[in-house]
Amino acid sequence: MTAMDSRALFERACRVIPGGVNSPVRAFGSVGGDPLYVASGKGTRIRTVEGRELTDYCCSWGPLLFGHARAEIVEAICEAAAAGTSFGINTPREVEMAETLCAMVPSMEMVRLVSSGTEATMTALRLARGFTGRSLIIKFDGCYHGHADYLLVAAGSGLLTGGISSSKGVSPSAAAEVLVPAYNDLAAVERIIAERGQDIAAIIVEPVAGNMGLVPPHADFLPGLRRLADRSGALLIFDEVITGFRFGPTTYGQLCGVKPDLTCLGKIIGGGAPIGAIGGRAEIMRSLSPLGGVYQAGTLSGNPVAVAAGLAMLRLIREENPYARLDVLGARLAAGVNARAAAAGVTFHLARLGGMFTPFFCAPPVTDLASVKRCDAQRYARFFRSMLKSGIYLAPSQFEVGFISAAHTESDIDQFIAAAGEALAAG
Ligand code: HOZ
Repeated sequence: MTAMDSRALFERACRVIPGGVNSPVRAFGSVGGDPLYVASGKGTRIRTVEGRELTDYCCSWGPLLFGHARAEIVEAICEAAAAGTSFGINTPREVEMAETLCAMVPSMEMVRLVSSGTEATMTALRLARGFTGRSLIIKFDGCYHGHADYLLVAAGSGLLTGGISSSKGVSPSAAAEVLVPAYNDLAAVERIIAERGQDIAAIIVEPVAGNMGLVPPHADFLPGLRRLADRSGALLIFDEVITGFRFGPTTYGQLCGVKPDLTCLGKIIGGGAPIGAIGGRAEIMRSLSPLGGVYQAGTLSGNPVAVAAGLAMLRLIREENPYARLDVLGARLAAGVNARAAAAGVTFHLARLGGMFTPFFCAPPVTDLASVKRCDAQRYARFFRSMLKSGIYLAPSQFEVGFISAAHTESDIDQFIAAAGEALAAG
């Protein structure tokens, strides 16, 4: 290809790719302007096709815990690819990956690898239905668990950004099997369980919601879900595609002491390569084919290149344990930006947990989708564009999260704070 610019590429893309993007969250529909085209990334920086360098806080929507193109991960990918990119036959690294995940996440007694977070949640729910013999699912308003039919009901992420909430093309019968209380509303779950508990196959939840912006759980929420799942015989599924290995060298479930029956992983465990995983109680996992009658399969499941990247990532996590540092950087970011917002008199708060954050254009607290919807998304769009002008790339939506990686430095964070100060003061 010859010299390129993002606008020309986007125009070409729009002719042959619906909306010009391969995932709706990459479109700039809610913030305005043309989507970027990236030529390369290294550490915290991405370089656009025009040669512009930006500090990245989207970090591929989460997987890049150590920033872009970390040498150990790139080397692992190259070595694995040179030995063959796919076999459709078992490879030794799959065993090592499963052993590593089970060791780092003790609630996962057995695990199966798939190729994406969507596949992981889809499989977990089929497994829950097959294991319990029940069909209803409880999912929470504004949580996003990938794009399987019955999970696109009242969903966050790109649906929330696009203002559509539930996708067309989902059959009414699939939607009718999903019950949708508000996030953090334990009393609503209790009512559902009292009325229909014996029909509920699973309660699926993001233990920290990250697809409507960052919404942490109330202290009693996850333990309460565990209790209600036990009471009704439903399985508790933690979708940790975003939160797994995000706040510590394990899952959020392990960190907060609530043990789900099944956990879904993705993003970080692939080190930037396509992967997903479902794991949990062996008794349930044994229902998967070929041991049990719940079918699940995939040519690229446990792909050697993706698994090599994931193993390198998990090794780095064990060696470098970056979490205390991410928390320090996150705290610096929140304190700095919130102080600038207060000085500018803007109704705003930067919510954050560890190195994950959302700049919310509303007053705190944000506890569920209704409170998230109080945010001024237009104001976020202006903030996004101003930050981009200052060389900082954020998620192009008010309803997503940002990520600090272990490659970010104090000076990156200070650059962010200064740019945010200008953006907030400009109105
Ligand atoms: N969970 C990601 C955004 N919230 C998914 C990224 C995508 O849909 O492309």
